[in-house]
Amino acid sequence: MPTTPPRYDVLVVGAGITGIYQLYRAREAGFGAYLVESGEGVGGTWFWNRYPGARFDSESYTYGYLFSKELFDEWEWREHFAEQPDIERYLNHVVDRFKLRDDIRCGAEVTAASYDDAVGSWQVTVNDSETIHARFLVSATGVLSVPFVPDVPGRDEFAGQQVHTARWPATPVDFAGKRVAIIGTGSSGVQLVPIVAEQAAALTVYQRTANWCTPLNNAPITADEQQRLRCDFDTIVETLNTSPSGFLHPLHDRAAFDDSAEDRQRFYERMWQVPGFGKLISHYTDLTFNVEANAEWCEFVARKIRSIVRDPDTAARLIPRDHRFGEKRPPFVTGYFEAFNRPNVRLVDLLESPIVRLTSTGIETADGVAELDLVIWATGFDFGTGALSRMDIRGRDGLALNDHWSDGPRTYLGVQTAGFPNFFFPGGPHAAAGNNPRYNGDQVDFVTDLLVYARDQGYGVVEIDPGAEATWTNMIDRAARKAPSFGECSYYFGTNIPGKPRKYLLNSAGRPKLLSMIAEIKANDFAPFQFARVADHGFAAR
Ligand code: NA7
Repeated sequence: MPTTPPRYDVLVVGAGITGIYQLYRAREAGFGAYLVESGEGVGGTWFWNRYPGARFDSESYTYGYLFSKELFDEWEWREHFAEQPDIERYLNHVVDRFKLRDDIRCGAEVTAASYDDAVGSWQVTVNDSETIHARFLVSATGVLSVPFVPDVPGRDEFAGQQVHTARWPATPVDFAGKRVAIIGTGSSGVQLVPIVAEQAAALTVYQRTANWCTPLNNAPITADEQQRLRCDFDTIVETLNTSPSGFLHPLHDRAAFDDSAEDRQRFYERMWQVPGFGKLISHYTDLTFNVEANAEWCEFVARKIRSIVRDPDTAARLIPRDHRFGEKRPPFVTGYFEAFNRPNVRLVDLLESPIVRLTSTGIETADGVAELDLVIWATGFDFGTGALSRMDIRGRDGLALNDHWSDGPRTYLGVQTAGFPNFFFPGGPHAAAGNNPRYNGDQVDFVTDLLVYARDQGYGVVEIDPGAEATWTNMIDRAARKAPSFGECSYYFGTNIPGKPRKYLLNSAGRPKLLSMIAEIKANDFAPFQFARVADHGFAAR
């Protein structure tokens, strides 16, 4: 006998940091909420990117949840920058602590979703076969969720093992005695290199573009620090909520050439020692837009690389030549440059000898074939829109999201797009530009408040005005071109994916603007969102 498809008020897609929080907030607000996740466990990005060396490069206690002081108090991060297994454990702890697990179904991938105007709700197809109805569909599918593997000839011919960092197998990959290739030297590749280097018989690192890598400066969190973190909870929250990009690192108050040459070198030494993004945030105020200031810091970093890497040719290749510091997302490293001093590690500069193809036994470049047992693709993601573009989302009158976004994403506040009523995507394109969970949490809070407002007013349909969408999207595009930081060479413009529109995918307006707009919108009964009633405006309980 056919069964009636389940029906929820809110269906959340994706059990990453954002989706778990959205499920929690929707349920706390009294909605019948459910979450579907394609992976076999919760964690999203932090479930899939389980390659050795994967870790936060924002401070753990600033990247986790802050909605519950009890949660903050009871969870002990072991390191300032937690490694993937700890992050996955944390997210599982949150799911259990807030009794969310029964409302999460793993192994459930959304393969289609269409809006039914007649009833004001979404029909969602899971695993190509099952149907779920939802009044509101909230896609928390993240920005770094669809791995990108370049179309290198011969990929299917290689007889050894191939793995992408973002689809790392649950069973450990054994490097011992193996000849390993890592292709890609972004944040993932450079985290993985030192670990493989220690274990593999031979490691060849294929680098197309050198990145401005600087030390992460990770450390265990001492008992005293744990204690201080707990005492400082309110200050931490306040600082994060008022910082432009959601970090604890204080802003500097001096431009580079306010200091003498000697003082600048001392300052650079200090920057080299600060943890993670402090090197971008607490740096000279003009670092990212004063060409000379940036060049001087780059020269300092280049000198550091030359002082670590013993072979001068390898050192020279590891120093970026085509972009300034901060123009691309800077990776943070632990032992990366040092790994190239090992006799079993070799750097191949793909600008000099590009990959021709994979053969059955290895990788062929202009210089010949490297024989390999394992090829690791650390080649990044279809950032921002990757997951949304693969779910066959259709809004009013069958409008395909991919058609509406054929020139790049069009959003309002990075949470909704016109023509797709009752569909939201916190933590998606235009969501963040800094500490992701902070921005994404703001968006989840906003979406939840919006849905509560709609329900309380007896509305069943929520839709953004197309004019408001155009204004916000144009502002994002304009601000991105003016922004002193990320350039068009960055994957934040979609540049790494062949054929993808070159449009900015982050929130170039920044968090203070997002928060002030949210406050204004709430004070104005959520204008410019438009609301409508539907015949059946009752909200489903599970
Ligand atoms: P990234 O930062 O996008 O890095 C991908 C790397 O793969 C980068 O070095 C690319 O070189 C390289 N790549 C991409 N395509 C190719 C081809 N065809 N041949 C050789 N090399 C290639 O992804 P990550 O996973 O490292 O990091 C993503 C984010 O995760 C990171 O920013 C953090 O937010 C966490 P390119 O620079 O394009 O020349």
